[in-house]
Amino acid sequence: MAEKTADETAAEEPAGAAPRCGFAALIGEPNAGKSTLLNRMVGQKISIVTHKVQTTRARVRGVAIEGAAQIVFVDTPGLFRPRRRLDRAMVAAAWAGADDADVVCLMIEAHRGLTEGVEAILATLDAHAGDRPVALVINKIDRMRRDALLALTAEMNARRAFAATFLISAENGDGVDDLRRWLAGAMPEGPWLYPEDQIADAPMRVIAAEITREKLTLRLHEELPYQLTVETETWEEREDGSARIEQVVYVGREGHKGIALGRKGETIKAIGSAARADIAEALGRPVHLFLTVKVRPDWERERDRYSAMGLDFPEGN
Ligand SMILES: Nc1nc2c(ncn2[C@@H]2O[C@H](COP(=O)(O)OP(=O)(O)OP(=O)(O)O)[C@@H](O)[C@H]2O)c(=O)[nH]1
Ligand SMILES: [Mg+2]
Repeated sequence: MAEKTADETAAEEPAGAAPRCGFAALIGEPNAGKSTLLNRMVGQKISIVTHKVQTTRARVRGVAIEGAAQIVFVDTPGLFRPRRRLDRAMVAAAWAGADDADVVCLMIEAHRGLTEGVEAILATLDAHAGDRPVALVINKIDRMRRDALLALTAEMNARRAFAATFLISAENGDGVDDLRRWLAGAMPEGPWLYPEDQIADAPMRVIAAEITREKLTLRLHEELPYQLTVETETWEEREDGSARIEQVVYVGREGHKGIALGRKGETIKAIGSAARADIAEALGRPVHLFLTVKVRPDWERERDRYSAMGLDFPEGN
């Protein structure tokens, strides 16, 4: 067969290269900015973000395309020392994300540097990453001076050999294109796993429950956000094109129910209207959202609550 000219090749295959596809796991301490980066990489909000730690509870996949490569980003829960059963399920899910990935991105916060938490992750990382490449992603560089960033890069690379180091701001996008290009080159050759226009693979009822949990986390204080979970119970498509969605917020105690409802139900009303607006935006059509708060003292010990979140149920106490 005659060799093709560059022009002919370009006409057939825009990127002029064989397709690549693989998984890039984003791991790191809680609050490192993993979900913010996932959303930026896919260009839409598919993973919830708050200023509080332990926002993400299960793996969230988002798909980005760079040239001939489809990069399946895997946002994971933050890695920390687990205490509760839910913590253990979250940390197990995070490491499982790294285990399944072609490339692991360890995200750290520029201004916090090599913390005890990062040390703990490094101590376990090799066992999970094996011989697959691990990139160091130093995030939140908008909060740091350049010279301090170079010192941190050197310190981290002295601690462990990283395949590459990136200095980024997931929030404002600095450095993110370089990271995406590098990841594209690191993906194995192979056919794309998702259709070209698909950016997320979680069912809409799960995304809708997550949006409501984000609003609860932003509104409620201290331990309460960690002691609740949200599930979509019913989802009805209406003839006028809108969706009628009923969700349940499970809390552990009667007192928590009172706080979540607020005086005259004002708190839950505000949460519901913020969640409704975001769900409607994600769906691209009107939404009627109904929230019910239920006391369920043992929800953290119920297998069904974990599967609804996309988590494996950890055995033991
Ligand atoms: N200044 C600054 N803030 C950022 C940046 N990236 C993320 N943040 C903020 O950091 C906080 C945590 O971001 P998330 O994306 O939720 O962090 P995460 O790593 O997913 O956290 P967990 O889900 O709890 O593990 C949020 O308030 C973000 O707005 C950044 O580049 N610069
Ligand atoms: Mg997150």
